[in-house]
Amino acid sequence: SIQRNEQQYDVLIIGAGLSGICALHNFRKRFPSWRVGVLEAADNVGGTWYCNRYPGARVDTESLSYAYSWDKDLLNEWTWKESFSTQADVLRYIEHVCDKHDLYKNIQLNTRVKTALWQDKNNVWLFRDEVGTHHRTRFFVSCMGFLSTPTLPAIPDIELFQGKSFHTSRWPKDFDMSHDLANKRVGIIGTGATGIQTITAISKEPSIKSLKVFQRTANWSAPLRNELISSGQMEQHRKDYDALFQLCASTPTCFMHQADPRKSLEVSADERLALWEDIYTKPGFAKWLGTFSDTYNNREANKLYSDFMASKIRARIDDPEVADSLIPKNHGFGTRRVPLESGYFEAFNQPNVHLVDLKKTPIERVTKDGIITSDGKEHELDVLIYATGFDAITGAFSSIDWTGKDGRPLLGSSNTKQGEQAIWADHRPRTYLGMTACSMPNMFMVLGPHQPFGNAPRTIEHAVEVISDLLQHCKDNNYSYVEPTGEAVDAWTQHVVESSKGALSNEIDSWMTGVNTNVKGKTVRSVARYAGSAIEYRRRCAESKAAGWKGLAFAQLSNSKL
Ligand code: NA7
Repeated sequence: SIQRNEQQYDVLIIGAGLSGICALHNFRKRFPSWRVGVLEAADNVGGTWYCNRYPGARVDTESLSYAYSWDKDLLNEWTWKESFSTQADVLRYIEHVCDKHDLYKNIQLNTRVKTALWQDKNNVWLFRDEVGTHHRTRFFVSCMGFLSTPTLPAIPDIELFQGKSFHTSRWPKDFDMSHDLANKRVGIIGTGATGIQTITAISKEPSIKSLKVFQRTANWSAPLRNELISSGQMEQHRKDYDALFQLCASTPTCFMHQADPRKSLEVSADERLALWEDIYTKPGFAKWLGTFSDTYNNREANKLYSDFMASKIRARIDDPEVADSLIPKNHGFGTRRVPLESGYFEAFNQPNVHLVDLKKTPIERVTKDGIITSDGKEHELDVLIYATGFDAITGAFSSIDWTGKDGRPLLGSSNTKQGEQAIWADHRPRTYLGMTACSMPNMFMVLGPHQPFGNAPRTIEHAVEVISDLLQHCKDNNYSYVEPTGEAVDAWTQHVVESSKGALSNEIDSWMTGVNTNVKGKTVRSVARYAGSAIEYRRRCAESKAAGWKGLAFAQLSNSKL
C-alpha cells in the first residue's frame, strides 16, 4: 500500500559524494523517463569532501586524475590550482559539477536513511528516513562511501572531557584555526592519513600554545611534494587528459604510477638505491607504487625498502628518541595505506609539539581536563581531536537497519540468533563483483566491499558504467528483479580472498583488512576489498556482461508494480 508521505523512484541512490553524483548524472542521462533520486544525510553534496573539513585536508591523488573524465567541457575549463588540491577546492569542483548539470534538483539533502526493507511481493525496496518519510524504489544504488562512518576511540570516560572535542570528519563549520586554537593546548589521537594532515597543519599555526600527539601505531609516511600549477602548465595538462586517463586505466590501482617491473633482490644495491632516491623526489604515491614489483609481497624486499624509508625519516627529526617512536616497528612500508605529508616529521622538532608514544604509555582514561596515560601523567588539554578513523567498508551499511529477501538481516554477529541469518555475518561481506549480494535483490554498490578502491573517481566511473549497463539490460528486458546466484557469489568471494594471499598488507591490522578496535566484532581480519588489480576487475565485469550478465539471475514478475 502506498503511504501518503511516500516518494517513489525507479532508481534511488543513497549518498551524494563523488559516487552518487556520478551515478545520478549517468542515470538521468541514460534513462530520461525514469524517476532518479538521491538521498543524502548531510546538508550539502560532496560526501568525503564535504565532511572532512579538518585543517590540512587535501587529496593525495593528483588533482588532474581526480576529476570526472566524462565532462569534457569541464576538463577544458576547470583550473586546478595545485597538483594536490585542498578539500575546499575538491568540494568546489563537486559543487560546480552539480550546478553545471543541474543535479541538485534530484538530490534530497538532510535525509538520513534509517531502515531498508525488501518487499518480496512487489519487488521493491522501501526505505524509511529519520523523519519517517518512505522512499519506494525499484532499484537502489549504494553510494554511501567506504570511509564515511567515523569512529570514536573506545577509551574510558571520553564523555567527561569539558574542553572542545570532535572527530576530524565532523569538524565544526566556520572553524577559524587562528581564532579557535589561539593559545590553546591541543591534543590529537590518531596518526593515520587524516591525523598526519591535521597534525602538520595545526603545528604550523603560530597562535597555538601546544600540540600533543597521542600515537598508538607509528605510520610510514612520505613527502607529498605538492606544487602550484601555473596557467601555462594547466593549459598543457588540458591537452593531455586523454593520455592521463589511459595511463590510469593501465595501472593496477588506477593511479598514474607504475611499479618498476624489476625485483628488488635481482638488482644491485646501487641500482636499488638509485630507483629509491629517484622516486623519493617524485610527487604523490610514486614512493609507494613506483618501487620494485616485489616490495609488497616479499618480506626481504620490503625490509630493505622500509630501512631506506626509515633513514629518510630519521634524517628529518632532531631527537633520536622521538625519531625512534615515529618509525614503525611492526609493519613494513606500504603494507598499510601510506599517508603523504608536507612537513609532518619536522613538526616534532618544534618545542611546542610533543609526541606521546602510547606503545610506552597507553591512554588510561579521559578526564574533564585531558588525558591520563599509564604512567599516571595527566595531559591537560583545551581541545581534543579524534583522528581515529572510520568503520570502514561495511560501516555505512551498519548504520541502516536492513531487511533483505526472506526477512534476512544484512549484518549481525553469528553468535546471536538473529545474526545467524545475516547475509554478511560478522562483517564479512559476500558479493558478486563487489556490486551485488545474495538476498539483496536490485541493490548495486559503488565502492562497495570487494571492489578495488585505488584512485576513487576512476573506480567510481567504472562501477557506475557497469551498473548503468545492467540497469539498461533490466529496462530492455522488462526485468523487475536481479540478484546474483549463490554460485557466482561463492566464486567471486573466494577469488577476492585468493587474490589477497601473499600480500604483506594482508597480515597487518588496518581498515583495509577490516580491523577496527573501536567497533564491536571487528577485531578479526577479513578480506573486505579486492586486492586483485583494477584491470582484472574490469575484465571480469566485461566478461560477465558479454556472457549476458553471467552470475546474475533476472526475473519479470507480473505483480511488479512499484
Ligand atoms: P586510519 O587510517 O584508520 O587511522 C586512525 C588512527 O587512529 C590510527 O593511527 C589509529 O591507531 C588511531 N586510533 C584509533 N583508535 C584509537 C584508540 N582507541 N587509541 C589510540 N589511537 C587510536 O583513519 P584516517 O582517518 O587517518 O584515514 C582513513 C583513510 O581516509 C585513509 O586511509 C585515506 O584513504 C582517507 P592504530 O593504527 O589503529 O593503532
